[in-house]
This record gives sequence, C-alpha cells and structure tokens, in this order.
Amino acid sequence: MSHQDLEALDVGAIREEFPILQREFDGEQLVYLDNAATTQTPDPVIDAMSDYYRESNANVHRGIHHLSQEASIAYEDAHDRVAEFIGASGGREEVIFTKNTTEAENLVAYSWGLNELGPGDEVVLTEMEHHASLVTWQQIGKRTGADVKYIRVDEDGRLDMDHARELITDDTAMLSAVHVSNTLGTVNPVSELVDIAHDCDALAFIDGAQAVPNRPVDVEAIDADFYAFSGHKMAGPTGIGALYGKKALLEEMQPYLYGGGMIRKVTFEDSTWDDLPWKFEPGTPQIAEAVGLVAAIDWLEEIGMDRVQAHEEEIARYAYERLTAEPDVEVYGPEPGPERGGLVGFNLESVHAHDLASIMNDHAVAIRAGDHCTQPLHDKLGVAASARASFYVYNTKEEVDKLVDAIDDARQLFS
Ligand code: 7TS
Repeated sequence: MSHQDLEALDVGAIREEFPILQREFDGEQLVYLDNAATTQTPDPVIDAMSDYYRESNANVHRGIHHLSQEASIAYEDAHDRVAEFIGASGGREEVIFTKNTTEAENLVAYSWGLNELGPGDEVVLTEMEHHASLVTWQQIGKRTGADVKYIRVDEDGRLDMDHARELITDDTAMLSAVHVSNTLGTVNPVSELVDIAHDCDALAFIDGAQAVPNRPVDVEAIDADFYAFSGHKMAGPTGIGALYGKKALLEEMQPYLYGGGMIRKVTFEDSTWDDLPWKFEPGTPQIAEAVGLVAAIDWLEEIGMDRVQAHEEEIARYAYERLTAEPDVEVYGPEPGPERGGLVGFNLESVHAHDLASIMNDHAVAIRAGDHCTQPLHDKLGVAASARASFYVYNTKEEVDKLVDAIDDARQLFS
C-alpha cells in the first residue's frame, strides 16, 4: 500500500472514537502500546453492547418471548458474521464461540487430541508458540503418549522451513502453529505449513490471535483445519473468542464441555448432541460479547483490513528503525516488511525489561514487559524477559517518539 493510501486513514478521527486514549496520568497523556495484550474499544462497540443490555437482554436458545427471540437471533447471526469475516463459507456451523484463543486451543486439544492421539503419534509446534498452544499440546501429549516436537526459529526470528519439512512426517497427527508471533512479530508462512501438514495427512491448527486483528485473513485460502482468535485483541470485548473448524471435522468431534443448550435428547442413561456449532457451546453463552464482536468487525471492515495492516506495518517499521538506531537496544524478530507484524520486542542493555516498562509508565507510555507467555522462546533468545511495544490502528509515529524518549530517560537513570 502506498503512503498516499495510508494518509487516507484518518487516525485523528479514529482516536476520537476511543475516549480512553484521552486519559492522562500525572499530566502526561496516555500512549497505549500494549495492543498485542489487548486493544482498546471504540464507542460503536461499547454502544452496541450497552444497547443490547438496554433493549434486548435475555437468555438465548429461543425462548418464546420477544426479548429471547431478539437475543437468540443476534447471538446466532453473530456466528455468520464472524464466518464471513474470516472466509468460512460453511457459515455458523464452522464457528464456535469460546472465551478466547486459549479456550479454542483447549477445545481442540481435549475434544480431538485426547480422543485421537496415542503413543507413536506426533504433534508438531513451533518454538515461537504462545503458552496457549504450547502448554496445551504439551500436556495432551503427556496424557496420550504422543510426542511433541518444535520447529526451530532461526537467528532472524523466522521459522526454519527445512526443519519444518524434516519434522512433519507421516507420524505427525497435528501441526499447531502461530500465524503472527506475539513476541517476535514474525508473520509465519501458514499456508505453506498447512500444505506440508496435509501432505503427511496431519491436521493443522493455526493460532490467529495476533493476525485476525490486523490483516485480512481467509481461513479457506490458508486451508487451516482449525483457526482461533480473540475478540479483545481486535477492538472487541473481552470474554469472547472464536474457533473456526472445518465442518466435517467438527461433526466427528465429541464435545468437551457438557450441559444445557448443547443437547438434542437426554435420558437418565444417555444424551445426544445438538447441531453445530451449539454442540460445543453449553450453558448461557457470551451474548452481549457476541454483539460487541460483530460491532468490532463492522467497525474494522469500515476502515478496511488492508488499511489496518498497512498502518500497523508503517508504525512498526518506524519503531523498528528508531529502536535499531540505538546502539544499546537489541531488537528481536525479522526486519520490517511482509514477514513482520505490528509489534516490536526489544531489550535495553543493562536495564531489566520490567524496570524499563516501569520508567515508561512514569511517562504514561504503556508497554508490556516479561516473557509474553513464550518462556521457552525467551530461553532460546537467552533472556528472561523482553519489552514489547505493540501497535494498533490508532497509534502514531509521535507516540513511538515518546517511547524512544522514555528509553533515553531510562538509560540516564540506570547509567
Ligand atoms: N496466542 C497468541 C499468539 C497470543 O498472542 C495470545 C495472547 C494468545 C494466544 C492467548 O490469547 P487469549 O485471548 O486467550 O489470552 N497474547 C498476549 C500477549 O502477548 N500479551 O498478553 C496476552
């Protein structure tokens, strides 16, 4: 996308829809650069949820009364809207609402993994998996006797694809790979990974928590068997995420949570399950959150996902250039370009990432410091923690300048 197209994105107008961005702390205006953890919520999303509570709140599953019918239609239709957004032509039957990406990983690991895996089977992950995927498959491996293997990350923070081709074999039953790394910013070649898995008759799960919020994603073009993401990282509410799954697979899978709202017929002896996706959504679901997620999708699509992506890449490139210009700052992950998403992980020599984040906080600059739920990857990088600035559609280059000013401040304090 050209610079001209980028200028068409009116960041000033976008920021006005986020009252929280106007907050000040000790006279300094908030600079919110922790978007990979959670993005802020624009007024239209907050309004959609409060309108729902004001006007349509009721339980779903088709009560006879007006409100329940309204709530049920809004909740059910939300599945279709999510399906359309990620290119799932099967519609609602291929979209299960979960609490978040983590729960989507667990759903597949318990429902499919626990039943299908056994000794001799292998699950292939990447070294840059978030704990949501890594810990889940690791523990399912222990319970089933399946081996878990990891595709190497090279010195530039990219996956070693030769190693991927070596590791994925006829013994591989499942590949689970992160689409965009929350620590390195790497955009992985997920279609290629899925093809390699399919050539070996393995299934492929893609963790899209850091991809769906900031780039066009088409699950069918990727040919993922499962794909997961969270609402709260894409201008939507907390408490809702989605699992996409190919219909034929979801139909075969057993539910892993049981209760009301997911059954067809229950006797004292046995039960049968409702149609997809309800079979995987027991109990009272996240109704207001589903309404909020639809509002977030509408809001993002009005901007255009390609422009969201271009804006983030532009800010990330600027941050990368400013940070790599500092001789005592180590920046992780690939160079700016199509292989890097909208975040930059780094460390300032001789200042612990937590101290750095704390000094940033004194300037109202919000970043994340720690292991970002990728402890084994940090072990591999040889650091206990890193600092991370992650961007969204409302961030500006001036905010990156404030980040770099705060680094100067930290350097002086600790020298
Ligand atoms: N996968 C990736 C790649 C993530 O970045 C995260 C959250 C998750 C899964 C889990 O998402 P959740 O919605 O289930 O919590 N990542 C981060 C982060 O980087 N900082 O805080 C949460």
